Amino acid sequence: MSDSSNTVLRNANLSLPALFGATESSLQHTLGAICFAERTDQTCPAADNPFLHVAMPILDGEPVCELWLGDGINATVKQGGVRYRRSENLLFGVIELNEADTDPIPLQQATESAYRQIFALLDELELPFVYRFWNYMADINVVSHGLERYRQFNLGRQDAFLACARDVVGELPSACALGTAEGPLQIAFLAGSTASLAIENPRQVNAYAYPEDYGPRSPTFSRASLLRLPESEVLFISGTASIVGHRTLHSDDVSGQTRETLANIEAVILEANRVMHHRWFDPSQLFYRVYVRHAADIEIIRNELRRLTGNHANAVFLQADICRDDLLLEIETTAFSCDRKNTDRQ
Ligand code: 3EB
Repeated sequence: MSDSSNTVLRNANLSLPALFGATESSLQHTLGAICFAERTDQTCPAADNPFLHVAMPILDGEPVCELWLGDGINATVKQGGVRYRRSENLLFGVIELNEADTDPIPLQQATESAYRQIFALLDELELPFVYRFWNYMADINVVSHGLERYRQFNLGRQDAFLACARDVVGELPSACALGTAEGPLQIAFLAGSTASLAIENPRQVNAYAYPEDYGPRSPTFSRASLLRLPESEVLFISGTASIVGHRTLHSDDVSGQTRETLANIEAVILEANRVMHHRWFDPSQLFYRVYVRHAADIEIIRNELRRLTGNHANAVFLQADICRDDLLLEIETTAFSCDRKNTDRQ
C-alpha cells in the first residue's frame, strides 16, 4: 500500500437506481453518499451504509447521489445515532434525528444532540477535523416557539460546538443548511485527521459574525474549507447565496440573485487560489448543486447559469427552502485542484 492510498478523496455523481444496484464490492471505494429524490421510501439494499436520502423534488436531471470516494475504506460502522465509513485519515458519516415533542424547542435540542454525537465520535476516533457539514431540516422558515426554525438550528449547533470545546469563530467547517417539506433532521459530514483551512469571502461578512438581526446565534460555518492532501487539494464551497456584506440583495429578482451567487462563488475560489502554489481551482470545471425555492424559477436560473459560465455549467436543480425567506436560491459545489501548467492557457 502506498503512502497516499488513504489520502485520495474525490466525488462522483450516480443515479439513485445505479446506487441501489451497486454491490458491496463495487462500493469498496465509497465513503458515503448524499442522495436526492422526491420520494425516499424506496429501500436501499445497503440500508446501513452512510447514505443520506434527502426528500427533495428534482427539477432537472436524474435522481442524483453525490458519492464520496476514497481508498482503503473499512466496513460501515454504526455508533449511537451515527453511521459512518472511514479510511485511515478520512471519515464520512450521517445522522438522522426526529424532533422530540417533549423537548422545549425540539429542533434546537435535536440539532445540539446530533452535533454533540458527531463531535464525540470524531474526538474518540482521533479524526477531529470536520471539512464539510450538509444540514437538512423540515420547515426551515417556519416560526415556532417565537423563533424561525433555522435560527433554532443555529442555537443548537452553536451550543454543541461550545460544549465540545470547538471554535465558533475562525477555523470553521464549510456547510449548507436547506429546508425540506418534512422528515427528520438529517446531517452528513466529512472529517479527517488533518486540519483544513477556512477560506472566507471578502464580499461577505463572515457568517459567524452576522449581526443579531439574523438570529440570537450566528451560523457556525465558513464560506469554504481548503483541504490539502499530499497529491491534491479539495475546496469544499459552502452553500452560497445572494448575500453581500450581511444583507440579501435582489430580493425579488431571481436572475439578480443567480448572478450575485455566482459572483460570490467566484470570489471564494479566487481567495482559495491566492493560497495555492503549484495547483489551482479552475472555476470552469465545477459541478453545481442548485437549490431553488420556487420551481417556476428554474428556467431563469438555468439560463443565467449557462450564460455566466459560458455554457460550461454542469448542474442539478433541486426544489428546497433556503434559510432566509428572501433568498430564492442557493448554490454549492466542491472544487478539486488541477495543475496550473495544464490550464494556464485559458
Ligand atoms: C448564508 O450565506 C446563506 O447555516 O450552515 C449557507 C451555507 C447558509 C450554510 C448554514 C447557511 C449555512 O448565510 C445561508
